Amino acid sequence: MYNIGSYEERLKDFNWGISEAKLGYRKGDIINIGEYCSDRICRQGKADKLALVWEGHSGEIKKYTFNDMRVLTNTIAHFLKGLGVNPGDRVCLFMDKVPELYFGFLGIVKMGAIAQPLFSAFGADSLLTRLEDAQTTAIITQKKHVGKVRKILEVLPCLKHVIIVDDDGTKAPREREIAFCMDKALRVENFDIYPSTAETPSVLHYTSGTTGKPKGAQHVHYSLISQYITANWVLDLKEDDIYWCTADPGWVTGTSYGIIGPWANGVTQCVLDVGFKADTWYKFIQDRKITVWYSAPTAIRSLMKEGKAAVDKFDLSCLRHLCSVGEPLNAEAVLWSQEAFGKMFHDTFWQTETGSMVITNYPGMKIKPGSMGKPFPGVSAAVVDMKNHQPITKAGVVGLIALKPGWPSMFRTYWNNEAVYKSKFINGWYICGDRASIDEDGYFWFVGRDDDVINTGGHLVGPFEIESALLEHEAVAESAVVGKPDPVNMEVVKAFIALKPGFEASKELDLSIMNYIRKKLSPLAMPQEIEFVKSLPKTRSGKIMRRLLRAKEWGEEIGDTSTLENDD
Ligand code: 6R9
Repeated sequence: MYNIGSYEERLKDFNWGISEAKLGYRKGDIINIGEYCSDRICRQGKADKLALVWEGHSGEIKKYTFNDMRVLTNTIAHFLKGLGVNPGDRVCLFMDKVPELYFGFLGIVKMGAIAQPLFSAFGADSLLTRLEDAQTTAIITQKKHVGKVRKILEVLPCLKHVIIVDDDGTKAPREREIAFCMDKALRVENFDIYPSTAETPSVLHYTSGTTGKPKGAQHVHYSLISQYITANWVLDLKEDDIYWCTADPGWVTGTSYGIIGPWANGVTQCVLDVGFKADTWYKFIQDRKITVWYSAPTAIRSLMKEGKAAVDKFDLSCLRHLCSVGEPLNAEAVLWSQEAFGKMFHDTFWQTETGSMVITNYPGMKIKPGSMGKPFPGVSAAVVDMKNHQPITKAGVVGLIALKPGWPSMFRTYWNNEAVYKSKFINGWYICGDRASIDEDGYFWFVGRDDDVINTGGHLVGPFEIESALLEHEAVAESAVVGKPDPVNMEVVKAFIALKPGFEASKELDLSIMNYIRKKLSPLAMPQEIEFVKSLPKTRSGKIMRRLLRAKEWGEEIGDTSTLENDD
């Protein structure tokens, strides 16, 4: 029996009070995500149940119970408070998927500060942009990443503390640095958890747009109401499940469903701090007896490439329920998973801004391979006309995905950028920035993004950020960055570059530019392909027409070019 029961029944009688009641929350109560995920679970008699089973590079395994997690998150919260970090301050997490990342997140919110997770593969520039925007007070990191922090420390007077979790503290600390070893620190049994209420800020997740710098989607503690119930009904998490979310908490999936959702449900989760490799993943599922698995299309397509023979080397009969998010899950991948694992992946659609799943395939619901499914009960979703933003009622007509504001985990603003936040709401709808159609049975079908943002392997990359960084390379006069189709990653970054006089296109220059971006921004942002051009197509007002370059890559109709200035 699935937790959600019948979708149709749930739709009829749904209100968010159902989730509030399950969590024992009443309007006006104190609600703290850290408390709900650890102390509350211990009070339910599960103090000795495993909360986290972690596996590292060398196969080492660490296990923590819910009580360990309660105490260690207290310990981190207490440490931060001792440093002088205040409620409301932003504290960045900049680490690989080590236990300190997971417990650090809960420790930060327990003391009332705002957790700002950033992907540890980010280079110094990507880091600087996001720490500067958030005026971050402290960063928790590892020795292997601290070099990137040191590079930007001088221009970040706001960043008072650099906390290193794997430093033994024997050497004299450098400026603003402090060692903190979670497993060895004096355990804090009791901590005065910050009495946050529904609208107290909790998490700041940066996401990329087409223009301008990355934007910080700001969430509040009340988001728990959505994250808890979607984890329960869509991931179908039950008492005895062993859950694995492959996402990194540097991205929203890794926090909403890699921390908050499963632990608020009191479920044991496993983390594998090792890069992708089919054999390693299958072995992990087999050895850890994973029952519920939340992953992403790029990973599924990569597994598909390895073939069914790779699957058959392992006993994966433990798997009970599979879900996917981040990019379009093509029908072939859904059908392959049925063949390979005896289960279909259930696609779910949502965004950093929505904080939780909004359109999903429910357990027990008929899956139409290639469709994102139907709106979660309590989420009113439509596709609206691209021009007048009125809901489209005719089946199969493509429009923009739009959501009626009001679900608990909706972002509350973009940090420092209320104007852009407001611009996302039109005619009383939140406009996601994606195109889709709805069929006669109410299933949503994804078509594409409605902007120039590149989705590479489920990670959004803003072309503007890459173009700005490219301009800092000595050889680059101007550039345009677009997504190019890729069979596994869906899209990869391609850069069109016009060179400065005196520079000539060459393989070496290609590599030099690629490496420059990889180091400065991240491996995700690094162009996989560079095409040198004499000049870039621009509108009469001087804006680079990425749309045109993108259409060429995708073999699409170029459309209206009447505003073109040149036709190179
Ligand atoms: C959770 C997350 C959001 C964007 C979103 C859309 C794309 C996410 C999808 C999907 C097709 C799905 N996206 N899920 N596209 N099918 N099931 O991924 O958040 O990093 O903010 O990305 O990802 O374009 O707007 P985020």
